Amino acid sequence: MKPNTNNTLLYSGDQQKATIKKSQFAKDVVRGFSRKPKSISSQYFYDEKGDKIFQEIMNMPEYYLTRSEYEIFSQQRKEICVAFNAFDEPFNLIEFGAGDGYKTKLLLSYLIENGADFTYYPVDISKHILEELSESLQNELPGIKVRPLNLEYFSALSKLSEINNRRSIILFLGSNIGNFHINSAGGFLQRIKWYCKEGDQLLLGVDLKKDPKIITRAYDDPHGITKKFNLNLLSRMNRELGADFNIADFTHHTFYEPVLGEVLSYVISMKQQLVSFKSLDWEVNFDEFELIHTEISKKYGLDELESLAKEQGFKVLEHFRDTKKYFVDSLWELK
Ligand code: AVJ
Repeated sequence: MKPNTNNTLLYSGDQQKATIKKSQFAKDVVRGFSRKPKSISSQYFYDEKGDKIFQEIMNMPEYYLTRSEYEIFSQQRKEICVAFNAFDEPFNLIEFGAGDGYKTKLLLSYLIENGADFTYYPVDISKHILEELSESLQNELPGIKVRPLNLEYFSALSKLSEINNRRSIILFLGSNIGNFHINSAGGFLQRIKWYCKEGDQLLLGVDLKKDPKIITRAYDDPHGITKKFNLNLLSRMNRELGADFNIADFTHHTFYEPVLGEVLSYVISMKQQLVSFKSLDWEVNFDEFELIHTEISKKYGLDELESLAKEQGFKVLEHFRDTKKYFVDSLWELK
């Protein structure tokens, strides 16, 4: 196959297309690498290796997000659960992107100790992490009703709306909403609404705008862990799509743009090079210093967050912030 020097994608007939069809990952890579700038969805960070590197990120002193939200839950869980109105009737507690449940367990244990009647539905696309979570919950909070859903968010919501008509409280924590541009965040909230009913609630964990230096350090860390997290995308393509990325020829760049409140992350090709994807029978060119956009991590002002809620038809019930005001868990109700 001829080198692909103008960013158009090279296919080699029907056999080829069938191979690409096999995996959503392959399809998304081919699509994303045909854009300008090239891009890849940040959801692909989280294979088993990426999950581990993300744990390392959360343990870095510079990555304040996890600790801030942990502080909110440990100091204000009573107020949060009261605002949930959690002690009157049975409800569904649904968590999108539950991960290891480190912070959520603070809420779960409080709810259980105080006799709330609920079923916890952790939703995650990583089967591996869901299995670990359910096992640790059975050990640490015996008697908890857990139904893990290894589904994409909206398939999970649609499934739940078929199962029962209890009130639902949806947790979307850890500033995961920051992976959407503000406009797509609106679309995401609309889709949530589609499956929900009046009185359902949403607890949204959101990283707030703050001193840009603090934000920059959290994503451009001196340990090289965030770099490793980004470059794992290339290793994952090597492992799963038979690509031959030479990781040492790529680096990572991230910066914070404080007006929009966006951290933008990129992988950069440090020389002109061709990378071939053996299992896809496909090659792609990278120019010297060409960028692959890998992630957006959007930070909000409280005012921005309130207008987002209003525009999308939610009522803001309460903002729970940490003592440094770095992070907010914002409780919304569907009108
Ligand atoms: C898991 C999406 C909240 O954007 O802060 C951490 C992922 N990326 N360091 C974030 C991440 C780089 C994280 N979220």
